Amino acid sequence: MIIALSGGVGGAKLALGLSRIMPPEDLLVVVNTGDDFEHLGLSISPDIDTVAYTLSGLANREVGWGRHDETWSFMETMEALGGDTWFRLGDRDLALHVERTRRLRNGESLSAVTADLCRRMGVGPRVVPMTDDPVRTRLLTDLGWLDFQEYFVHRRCEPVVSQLQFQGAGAAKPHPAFIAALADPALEAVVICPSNPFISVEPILAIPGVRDALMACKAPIIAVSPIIAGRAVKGPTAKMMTELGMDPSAGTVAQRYADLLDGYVIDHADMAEVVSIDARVTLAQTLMTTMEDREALAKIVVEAAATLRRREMHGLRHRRVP
Ligand code: FO1
Repeated sequence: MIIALSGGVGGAKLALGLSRIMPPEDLLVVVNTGDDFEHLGLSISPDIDTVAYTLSGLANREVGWGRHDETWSFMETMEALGGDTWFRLGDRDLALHVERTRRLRNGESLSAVTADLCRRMGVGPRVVPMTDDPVRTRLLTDLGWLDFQEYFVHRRCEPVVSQLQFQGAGAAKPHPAFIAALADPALEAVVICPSNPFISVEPILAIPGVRDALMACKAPIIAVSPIIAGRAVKGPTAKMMTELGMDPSAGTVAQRYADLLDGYVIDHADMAEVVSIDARVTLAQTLMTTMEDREALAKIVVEAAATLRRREMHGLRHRRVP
């Protein structure tokens, strides 16, 4: 069984690769919810939807979010009525937000609604939010504190970031299926997908109990770098790293995860970084353009974890000693 920690478009791509090389019941995708927000009276969970659409084959492959079979009458009419249209909601996508909002208001948990909607969309693997409690990523920028989607979509990641905050994380409880899977003897690996470490992975790590459960986990923890040759594949990762005073490199991301990592997968272009990374490094093609790329990278990650398990059995554990 594999746990994949995912946020954003990059994370969903590797989750899809993993879903294609193992039975659905062997994959648990734990998704960041720090990007969630209330908009037009709707409860929107973008990273959950990106994973659900990607795993169900419904995703718009060009942009990575929303659906490929989309129409935009709702947005066109909102425009005509003078409503907010900066956050693009397609007509089919809108139905998901309306139905999730209705069920949440009826008192269902985010994870219960997610599980049922994923089943109805034909998603095989389990998809759970990192927590059922509210967590909201906010960013201190040169324009002051911004909510996540205001920064990411409305202002197109242009403001200069100096600090991040995961509002509510301290009072949040990790999803029980996540914590149980980390202690499951059948667990073979925890994969930190190539997501933005600050806005997609650290909100998950900020939930009390998660870091301890990861440190105590018997299975290897292996991350895939979201940076290739100093640049993010998509999104503001490199820009944020520079603004936060860090070198935008694969090595810096490994340092962010620090004592959690047993293995780290970086692109061939970053071979020179190997010496600065204190985990067992695997070189691979980490840019996922085709489905074959997604599956090939997933295979490399799973094999690297198997090697780490074998070495651990012979007392050669590279990093973490629980
Ligand atoms: N991202 C954009 O850049 N522009 C959008 O208009 C937009 C709309 C949108 C609607 C639903 C959804 O689930 C995601 C959407 N995203 C949009 C992506 C989203 O803002 C980001 O993918 C995550 O929040 C960060 O990974």
